[in-house]
Amino acid sequence: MSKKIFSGVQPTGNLHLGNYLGAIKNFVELNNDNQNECIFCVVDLHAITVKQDKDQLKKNILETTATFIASGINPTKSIIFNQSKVHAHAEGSWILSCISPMGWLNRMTQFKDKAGKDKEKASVGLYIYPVLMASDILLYDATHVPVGEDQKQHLELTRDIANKFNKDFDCHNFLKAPEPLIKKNFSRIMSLKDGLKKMSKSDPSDLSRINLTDTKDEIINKIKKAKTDSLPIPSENEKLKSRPEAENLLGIYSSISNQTLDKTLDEFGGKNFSNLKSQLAEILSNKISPISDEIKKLLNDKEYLNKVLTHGANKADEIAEKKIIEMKRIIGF
Ligand code: AQP
Repeated sequence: MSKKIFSGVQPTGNLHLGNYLGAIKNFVELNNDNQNECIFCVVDLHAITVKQDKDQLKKNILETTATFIASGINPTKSIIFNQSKVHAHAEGSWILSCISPMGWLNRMTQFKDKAGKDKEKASVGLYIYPVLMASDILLYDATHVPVGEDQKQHLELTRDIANKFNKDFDCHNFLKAPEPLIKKNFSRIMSLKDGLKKMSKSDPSDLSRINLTDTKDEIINKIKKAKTDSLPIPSENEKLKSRPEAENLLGIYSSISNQTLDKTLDEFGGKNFSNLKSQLAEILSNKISPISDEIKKLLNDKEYLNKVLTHGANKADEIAEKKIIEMKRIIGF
């Protein structure tokens, strides 16, 4: 069955292995299936929900675009663009925020995590981030949204918002409630320094993540220094429950080599971590460093990257414009 795919990544720098295994690797597989229509967005409007340096933001938009292409997304087949170039995203977000109850947004755990203790100082934008995400997805009638596990709650909210809009304005199925596409295994990659914390761009420790721009030596060094425990690797899945760092490294190995955790446990069970670490470092550096080299090459051709974004924005705008005009008509403008 053909799918309409929409997903986005924030241009907030330090794109990492979690973004790759949780989202971008999946984008590439969907792009390669000729039946799908894919739209991949550099979500710069989402990025400004926390303070950004304007020069760095410009660089990060191009770096995220380069990462999409270097990972294998073909810009002549899939639409790649940055969100701020298509005004319907912000307009749709406003309309949807007017029908979204605050109670629904109050339940969003990502806002609680990102706002931290000082909620009063967090921006209103950060609070309504999930409504902008709903607008992104619903403007394109996306049927499927590939994301990491951490975005599952936001997608459920998108479905609720779509259904509420249709009900409030008596327009059955005008906004299409999308299905999440979340990889069953290892859709949440954890920090290399703390197996209970998500691998994240904003972690102050660079050793906590593998960046998609890391060199072979940096990758090897980070895996060598990754936190483990003192016990040997178990052979059974259940014994990993109280060992988050072991589970994370085994999960990363399974995900990058496209095999089940059981197969990885068969391979490494009973051995010590040095064995797993050296093989993991090898496979990661073989898979990630060609992407890293390609990102650096593409970043030397900014004209090409800007052309991809402009072309993508024109195509995205054609689709989104029709939907926003219809949406405005439905609400009585
Ligand atoms: N650790 C992760 N494991 C699996 N998937 C992940 N994603 C992010 N981190 C992990 C997925 O990557 C996609 C793009 O994420 P994003 O850039 O839009 O935002 P994010 O989730 O806020 O990324 P970070 O790294 O966590 O940023 P900071 O540090 O700023 O909070 C999404 O599909 C996401 O699920």
